[in-house]
Amino acid sequence: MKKNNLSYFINLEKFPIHDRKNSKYKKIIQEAKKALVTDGCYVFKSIINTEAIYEMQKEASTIEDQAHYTTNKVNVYFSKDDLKYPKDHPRRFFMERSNGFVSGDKFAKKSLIKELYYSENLKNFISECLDIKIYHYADPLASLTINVNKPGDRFSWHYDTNEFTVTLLVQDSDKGGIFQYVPNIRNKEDECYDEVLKLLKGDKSRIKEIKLNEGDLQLFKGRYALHRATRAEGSKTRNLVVFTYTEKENVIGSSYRSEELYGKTLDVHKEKRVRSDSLKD
Ligand SMILES: O=C(O)CCC(=O)C(=O)O
Ligand SMILES: [Fe+2]
Repeated sequence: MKKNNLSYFINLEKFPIHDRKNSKYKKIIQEAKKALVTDGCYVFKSIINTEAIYEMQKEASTIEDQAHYTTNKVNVYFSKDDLKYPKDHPRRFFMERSNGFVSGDKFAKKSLIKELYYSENLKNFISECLDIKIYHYADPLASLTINVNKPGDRFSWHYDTNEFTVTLLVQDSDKGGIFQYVPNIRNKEDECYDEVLKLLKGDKSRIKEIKLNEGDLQLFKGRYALHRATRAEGSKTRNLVVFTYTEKENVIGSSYRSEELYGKTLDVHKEKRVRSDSLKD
């Protein structure tokens, strides 16, 4: 089978993402839409074919050591400490984060992972699930990344800059690496600091959990949901590919965040940025 064919990547029998008239397609869209409204999250279980996952796993392994690793303390906004706020405020609440990010510029020209990300069929399918027009993230570093969690790594509570995130687990850790999230803890108008503080102080009542499997594609509203992955354990590295889309065209992330996550910035980060809302990163 040709590798540039959608059927190489996707189990089209179960997920006919290219065929809008198909009744299965309509059913999947309906289910995903409902879950996204109520829960902010939906998982297309085993949507990726075994062979494709295996090849993408190999690809991820070959570039995984080019990840920018950081172990430091970050708040959920990935912003600097700000003495303007009282001590007991979410903006001043710093947590351990250790992981690596392979940035978008590290993928080979002929990358399979890149090919799947830039598939118009996939983008249109996701767009329909979300009920909005979406664009590939214009940020060359943050658009397509691999979140690398070596055993012992953990990714603390955070928001994403983009409204929606699509993740694909290409290699799971032996244990741990469980995705946890609190849907809609903030919204476009309100940071909901009180609710955020409650969570940071240990209140687990709003936390939901998902154990992803290799080949699952997850769609979630990362801009409004605080989320994290529990510590990866065992001997295998957890490699999670992150496909990023935005509601506006030409959105670029902040240079502070770029420096923090990918260890560098490009000229585009210094230019006047298009932003999608007025929330604090
Ligand atoms: O590791 C996960 O499952 C979540 C990753 C994530 O939130 C991110 O890369 O922004
Ligand atoms: Fe995230």
